[in-house]
Amino acid sequence: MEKLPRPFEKYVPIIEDTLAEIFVDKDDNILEKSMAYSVLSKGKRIRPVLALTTYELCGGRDLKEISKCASGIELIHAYSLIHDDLPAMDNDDFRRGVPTNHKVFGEAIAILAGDSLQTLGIELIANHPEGSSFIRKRMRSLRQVLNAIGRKGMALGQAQDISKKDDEFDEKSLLEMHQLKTGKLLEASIVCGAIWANADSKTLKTLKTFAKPLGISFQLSDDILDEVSTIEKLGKTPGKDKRDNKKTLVSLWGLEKAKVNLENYLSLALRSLAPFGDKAQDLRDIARFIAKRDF
Ligand code: GRG
Repeated sequence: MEKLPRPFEKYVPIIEDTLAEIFVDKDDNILEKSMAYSVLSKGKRIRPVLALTTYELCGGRDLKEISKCASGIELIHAYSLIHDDLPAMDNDDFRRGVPTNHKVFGEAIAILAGDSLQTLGIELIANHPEGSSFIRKRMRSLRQVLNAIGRKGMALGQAQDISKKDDEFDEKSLLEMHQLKTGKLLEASIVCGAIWANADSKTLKTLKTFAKPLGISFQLSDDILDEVSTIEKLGKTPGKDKRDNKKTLVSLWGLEKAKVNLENYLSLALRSLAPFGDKAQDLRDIARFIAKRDF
């Protein structure tokens, strides 16, 4: 895929500006340097782009203010990548085309950078949008994100991924692990954008129905890329899952069935957007990008 879809062209510059503002003092000390190193490296910014897209879809208009809480989600994602790359976890040398955080700053600082990105992300979501009339929105979005990343979300998914033996994973438990590890934060991004725009409960329900198959499409395309792509395109070492004998959706289904299932989950995600009609074109484009991306 050469050209990024419209929502990326529109929202990524806003997110990049906000991230640059957050790390304006990035040379102050080793912790800031290490945090900024990972956050400002070349990420796709899928989660904040999803949040800003649903925000505008649901009628939100203050993109600049919302870019702060949406960036909070990106910081939490960056934390998870730093910790995932550590020797005690996935032990990776490259991420986003550059050496992993611990390779540059050492393990101890990388752990602290991850910790601090998580708390800073939470702080941004707790504080934006600013103003006493938005307290309820801030609490609701914070609850979504906290539920997505902790012991009932991303951290649990990661724990299952690390501790379960491969023969303990069947299709159901593998999908559940991925839903926890990556699906829930994607879902929280989608839902938070709508909460910030004051969406009603019916709209939130439709968006959650979209988020589930989208999360599986995201993981499937990640697993397929790990099998077929190159380090130049991915910015990280491909083929690792196979080398480590890890059970993935591709090893479970085989490459061809995985591709067919990816199409099916993408169709499911696209169909779930029907209640929005033409207004959801940006979300459809993001879903197609997530499923068809080559990096
Ligand atoms: C450390 C608690 C904890 C959790 C780690 C996110 C995660 C959980 C692990 C990452 C391992 C991994 C490669 C999972 C596959 C899906 C994924 C999150 C890919 C990276 O996300 P992208 O493609 O990355 O959005 P960029 O770099 O574009 O932001």
